[in-house]
Formats: sequence, C-alpha cells, structure tokens
Amino acid sequence: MPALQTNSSKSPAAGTFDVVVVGAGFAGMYMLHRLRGSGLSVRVYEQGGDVGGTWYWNRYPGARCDVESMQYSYSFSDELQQEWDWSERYAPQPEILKYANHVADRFDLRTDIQLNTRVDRAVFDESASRWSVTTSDGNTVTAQFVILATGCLSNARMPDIKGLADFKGKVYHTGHWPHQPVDFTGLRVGVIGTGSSGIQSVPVIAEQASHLTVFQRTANFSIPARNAALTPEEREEFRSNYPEIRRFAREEARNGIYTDMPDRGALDDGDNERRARYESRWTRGGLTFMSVYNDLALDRAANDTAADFVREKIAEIVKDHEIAKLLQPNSHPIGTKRICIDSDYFAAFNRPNVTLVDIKADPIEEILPNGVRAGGKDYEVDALVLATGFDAMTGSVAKIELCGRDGQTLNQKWAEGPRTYLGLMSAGFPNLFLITGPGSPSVLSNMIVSIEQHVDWIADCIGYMRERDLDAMEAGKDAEDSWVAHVNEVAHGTLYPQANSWYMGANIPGKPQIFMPYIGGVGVYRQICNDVAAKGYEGFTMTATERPKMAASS
Ligand code: NA7
Repeated sequence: MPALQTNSSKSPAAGTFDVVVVGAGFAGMYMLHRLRGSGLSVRVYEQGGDVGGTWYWNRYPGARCDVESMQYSYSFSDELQQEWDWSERYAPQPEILKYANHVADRFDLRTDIQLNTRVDRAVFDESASRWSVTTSDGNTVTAQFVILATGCLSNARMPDIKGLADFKGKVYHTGHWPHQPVDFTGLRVGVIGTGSSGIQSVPVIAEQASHLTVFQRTANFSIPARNAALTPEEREEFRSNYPEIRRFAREEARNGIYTDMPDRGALDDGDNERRARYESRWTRGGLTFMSVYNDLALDRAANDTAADFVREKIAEIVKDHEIAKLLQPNSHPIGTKRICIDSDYFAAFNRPNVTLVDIKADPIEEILPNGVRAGGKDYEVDALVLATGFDAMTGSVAKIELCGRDGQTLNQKWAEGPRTYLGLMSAGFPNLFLITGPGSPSVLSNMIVSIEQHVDWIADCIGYMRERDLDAMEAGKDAEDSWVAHVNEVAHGTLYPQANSWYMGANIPGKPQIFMPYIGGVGVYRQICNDVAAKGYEGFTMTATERPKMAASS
C-alpha cells in the first residue's frame, strides 16, 4: 500500500494535477519544490520506500559519491548550503540519503510525494493536451505535464548468467542492496564486475570476508579518492566562496565541477613536467585527474600519457607482477569509461584473502550452487555480489509505457536509440519532459548541477506557457534531428566512442549502441538551452487548445 499521502491542496479536483513528476530523487524533489513555488499542483510518484533515488537503492559497502560533497549538493537554497555539514570530502551513501531526507523535510516536500508507487503507463490525450497516468496501485490521474525524473543509473541490471537462479547462497546486486546491514564475516564472497560499484566495494568486503574472489571482465582506470574528514575550516572556505564556485560549475566547467581549467595539451609539456603534473593530481585524488590537460579526451597520444601513468601506479601498488598486469586497463583510452575513484582498491589485491579472476580470458561458464565456474575452474563462494551496473540513461524510462501522439510509444520511437531535442523532450510526446535525459550532459557531469539546470529550465518553460495560456509544447522533428546529429558529431570528435561503455549502451546485450550523453560541456549546453528559451523556445512548438467561447451575458 502506498506510504501516504494527501492530494495537494492546490489540486483542483482529486486525481487532477498540473504536473506529475516520476521519481523522488534529487531531480524529482527539486522539481516539486520549484513547481510548488509557482503555485502548481504536483504529484510525485516514487517507486522506492523513501526519497533519495539512486542513493536510496545503492547501499552497497563502500558506496559514496565520486564528486566532492561540497559540490555534489543543491545550490538553489543558500541557507541549505550554508547550514548542512558534510562530514567527509566524499560523503558516504548513508549521509547523502540523510541529506535527501533533510531536504524533503526542510522544504515540506513529502505531502506531495506518494512513495512505494511505480508509474506504469502514461497516455497523452491530444484533444485535451493532458496525460493520463496509471500507477502500480491501480489508480489513474491526469496531468497537463509529465516530468520524468527517473534517474540515469537507477535500473539495476541482473546479468544473464547460466545457473544464477540455482545459486544456494545469497545474491546481492550493488544497485539494489538490502536495507539491513549485510555481514560477510567468515564468508567466501564473489564479486562480479569491476566498475565503480565493484571498485568501491571490494576493499570493504575484503576486510570482512574470509576470502574474496573478484571476477573481472574489463580492467578499469581508477584514481585514489583521498577521502578524509572535512575540517570546519575547509567547509567554511567552500561556503564563503560558494557564489563563485557554483557560478563556475554551471557556466564554465565542462563537467559541472569547480576545478583548475587546463591551459595546455599533454604533449605541450616535456616528460618530467608532465609526470610532475600527473603526480600532483594523483596525490590530490579525485575525478579532476582527467582535467590536468585539455586534450586527454580528444587525442589518443595525449591520452596514452595519462593512461601509462595510471598503469605504472597500479604496478607500483600491486606486489604480484601478474596480478598487476591483469589490473592494468588496456582495452580503452583512460576516461572513456567512467573513471573510478577508489580507496585502496588496487592495494586490496595484496591481501592474502583476495583472488582476481580474469573472466575476459576465461569467461564465466555458469554459476554453480556453491560457486562460479570460469575457464574450467570452480571458485567456491558462499555469497555473490553482482556489481554489474545499470541499463543506464534509458532503462528506467523504458520501463514505463509512454504513449504519445497517434498511439506511438516512446519505446517504439527509441527502438534504434534515444532521440531527443536537448535531452529535454522527444518529438511526438507533447508536454513530456525528461530531466537529464539522453542528449544532455547528464552522466558526464556533476549530476546535481545538471539536474538544477534542467529543473529551472522546465519550470521557467511551464511558467512561460501558463502566462500565455498555451496548453501543449512539443519538440520539433527537425530541431530534434539536428540536435541528435550534433550530439553524435561532438561525441565522435572525441575518444569516448572507442570504449564499450554504458555511455554507449554497450553493457546491455541488444541495446542500440549510440553515445547517449552530450559531451559539449555543461557551460556550453546551458548557454544553448538559455538561447533556445530566449528565442521563444526555438525548435519547440507551443499551442493553445481551442476553448468553447463563453456566451456573452445580456
Ligand atoms: P558499471 O560501471 O557498468 O560496471 C559494471 C561492471 O560489471 C563492469 O566491470 C562490467 O564489465 C561488469 N559486468 C557487467 N555484466 C557482466 C557480466 N554479465 N559478466 C561479467 N561482468 C559483467 O556499473 P557500476 O555500478 O560499477 O557503476 C555505474 C556508475 O555508477 C558509475 O559509472 C558511477 O557513475 C556510479 P564490462 O566493463 O562491461 O566488461
């Protein structure tokens, strides 16, 4: 049964809303806050048992943000950013979830959020310019607008491995972790997957488990997080500089993170100077390793210098030469799969209780009731951790049956890959917005910066329509085609498409391989969106429904 809640008092009739928002993560919560501030009636549906989105589900050991928390936090309320105390440089998942709950309470959001409720279907009624939205509790409501705040990494993907259903021990997916603490003490544990979730959880599980076997298909680049407690002085320094930090992150940064901007390419420096720069970023830790030079995502020779540096570091950390070689990524340029941020990941392989299995060379044949068979060898395990990732960017949207004009579903339209104008709307689906949808910087950025930008743009756009009595808005097909072409062109001017990444949909068998996020940078993208709005929402059409004329009173 749904956890609560009341209809908004602003709702003109039960089950009739101005806006339905799908998802109560960081995007959905801020969207609700903005729309309520404009006097609209809003209902948010959230599948989870509480707010927080991806941070509600991803509770695996070692889960923490890979963007520094003083930056991975809302900027829309100065009181909030001045008063909330982050305890560490990279907040652990429980603290981020606590922050999400704090925001929900502080801005009194819960009254308009219905938890434990999935949106299953939404159908656009062209005559009324309204969506009819059906939820998992069997109810149907209507709304002029539907906004998908469904998250880019929220649809955990179970791998299709023979025998998995017959495994006798417990199976956990990192993206769908139990709410009760999991204790691996004394157990033999297998971790499948070495993306960010595997890399964060391996060192923590290794501390508990009697033995840990890590099954690696693709070795990944990872930079030390250098996580540490934040001192009051460090917090204060951020707070007093927030106006500039937030401005820079929104307008100038490529990835929505305040950092030094590179002024040269990797080959502009000699070997010693370049090494010193990499060394200094390695010591500083974190994602900004990739912004030491301005051509690491563009030029293979430049990229190789950074990749070689990290490979050398792995060889320095890992004592066994053969294991170090297996851990050194060679299949893709550094950064073209999301770079990972770790705390002692590579050092974990020096422990006597950790084994690395190269399943690229010796693929997993099947899961046995008590272990994993790979390359003809059996590895006994009592518990399995699947750190196998997500059907990213489109997975959660695809789970909803969205019927637009002429009965076409979004899944039909996107059968060959997602198509949007600005990542905000898809032609044929009027009044349906996506927050951080494919075709926007989204996962290539500090998500909260991109979320706030989209929420503000959408809220302003709805305000514009209401002021002018406009009922329907839709992306134009030509504008969408040009944008899709532009997104592809920019992506193919970089090294990113060289990796089999989830950015490309390559981790999901059968998913069309298209580079989904917009790589032009958040500052450039924001300017494009602002220009579109300033030109009266160029590329979109906005229409008013014919209303019956009132008879003139005599
Ligand atoms: P990722 O980054 O998609 O990593 C998933 C890992 O699981 C990756 O190493 C995959 O290898 C591996 N994988 C996936 N399916 C299988 C199967 N069937 N067999 C063996 N190995 C498999 O997901 P994460 O959860 O770690 O991180 C997602 C994002 O969350 C991350 O980028 C951060 O932004 C936060 P592959 O590389 O496909 O060969």
